[in-house]
Amino acid sequence: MNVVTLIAPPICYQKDGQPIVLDATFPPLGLLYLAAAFERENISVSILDVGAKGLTLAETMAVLETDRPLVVGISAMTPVLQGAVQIAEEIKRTFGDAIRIALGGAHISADPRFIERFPCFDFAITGEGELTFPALVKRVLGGEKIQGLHRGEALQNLDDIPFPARHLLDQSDYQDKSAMIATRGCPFNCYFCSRPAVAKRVRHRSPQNIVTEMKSLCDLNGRYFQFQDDTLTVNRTFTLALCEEIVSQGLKVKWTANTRIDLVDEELVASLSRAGCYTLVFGIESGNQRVREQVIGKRFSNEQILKVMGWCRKYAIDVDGFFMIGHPTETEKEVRETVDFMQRSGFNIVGLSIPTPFPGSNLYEIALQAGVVSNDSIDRFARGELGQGYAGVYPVYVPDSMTREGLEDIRRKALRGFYLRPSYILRRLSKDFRSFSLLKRDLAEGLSYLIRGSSQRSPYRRSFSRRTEASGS
Ligand code: B12
Repeated sequence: MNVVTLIAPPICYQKDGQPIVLDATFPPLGLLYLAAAFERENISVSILDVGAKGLTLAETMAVLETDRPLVVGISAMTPVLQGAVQIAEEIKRTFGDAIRIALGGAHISADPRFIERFPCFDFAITGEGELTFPALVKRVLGGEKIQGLHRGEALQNLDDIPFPARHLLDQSDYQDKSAMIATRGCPFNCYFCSRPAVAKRVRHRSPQNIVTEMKSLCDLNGRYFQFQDDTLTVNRTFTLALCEEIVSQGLKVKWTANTRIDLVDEELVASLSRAGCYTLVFGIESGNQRVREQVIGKRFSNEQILKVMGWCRKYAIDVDGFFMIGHPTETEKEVRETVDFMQRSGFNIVGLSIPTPFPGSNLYEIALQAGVVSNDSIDRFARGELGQGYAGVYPVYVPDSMTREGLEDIRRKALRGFYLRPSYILRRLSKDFRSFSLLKRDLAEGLSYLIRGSSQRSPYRRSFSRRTEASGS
């Protein structure tokens, strides 16, 4: 019996109770941090990752029947809202008010009034949860009936919080076991992103604190790490200090990180490489200057991108690029420029998506005005009224001059063109001969591109998993 059970929901449960799950190979870091915060307060806690375990709705309830927690905390980004609501409603049906249900994560932070519209949740916390959630659970333990919306107090000093409570999860469920977060917050305002709703002000852990955690995880994943920060190199001084700490501690590790083209320079790339960084993932968004500068607000040129890629090549860092097509006001000619740039610039892995309006982003407002979403779209999505699942169900933005089918067709062909180029296949196969499982996976993926024109796995995970497999871990 636990006081708290934290749940990572699936995208949704289908009519037969089977879950449609996220394409995730990472452990749910947000819940691991929350669990560590509860453990520090001596509040017993467990984590249930429904997707990782592939549990049906009945099996999910059976776990709760055994655990009999006082409070269930459900974490939800927008794509998994339906799964979150299904679990909450089923808990209410099965256990009544004996279990209090809290909601947290990216969605509620961007759409705080969601709690008013979905009374199956008793209370919700926006923003970071490590301080506020345990404080509220203590009040529940004291007999108080907590309800409504609560603002999560942002952490001031990230070194004050304990490391994620990884021991609570079955590590064999995850391929990318040693995902980490070094910073919180992102100061930028990309029009498609709703992340600032969780954390805008940038804070970082001390390099010593990060390296201590890395040392403790070295045996977990063959010394491979993935920093999941929105923008790891946002503070140059911090980034150089982190690299320096890794090198001076003699830590032989390999890691990947996300950042922006305009936040790296040659000296930084050299330091990142010395410290073990082997892949940088950049949000390029568009190959067209007007779209990138005026629509997205990223003020860097194609020349700058190619220059950064040159530095990365020089210091043996692979570059993955994430692109989108179908930005507001974008023309088909500009879309083609993006596809062309994506295909010929030497990226290692690419992602190509269609802008998706999440609440809290400027894109959501644009999509509202364009009639792509309406005031009740989120609620209808969360109730499964738009269909079951997320991909192909959740609305996407399409500029006036194009159609969704047209864009999806361009996307499919562009990805096929990228991944099925003979030079690319040869390069990948030459790497694959180090690992049978990698070879098997790449062949399956090649087939999937041929038949469906897309991968079955998100580029997010592909860019990391391929290398941990290549290392034989
Ligand atoms: C890892 C990750 C994933 C993994 C999820 C793995 C996993 N098991 O968790 C995968 C790869 C599956 C994934 C997929 C997607 N993702 Co993602 N992902 C992330 C990422 C990079 C890190 C999440 C993380 O660990 N953060 C660190 C922890 C510490 O923060 P946190 O999770 O926010 O948790 C804190 C608070 O939110 C709160 N909290 C969280 N849960 C709860 C629960 C309760 C009860 C309480 C009280 C508090 C609370 O407390 C935590 C500690 O402070 C974030 C960006 C980011 N930096 O957060 C995007 C992010 C969550 N993803 C996002 C998106 C959009 C997607 C995709 C739709 C992308 C796409 N176009 O395909 C897909 C969905 C996929 C699909 N096919 O259906 C958006 C969500 C926006 C939104 N409005 O929901 C984010 C914010 C990125 C962004 N900048 O826009 N993602």
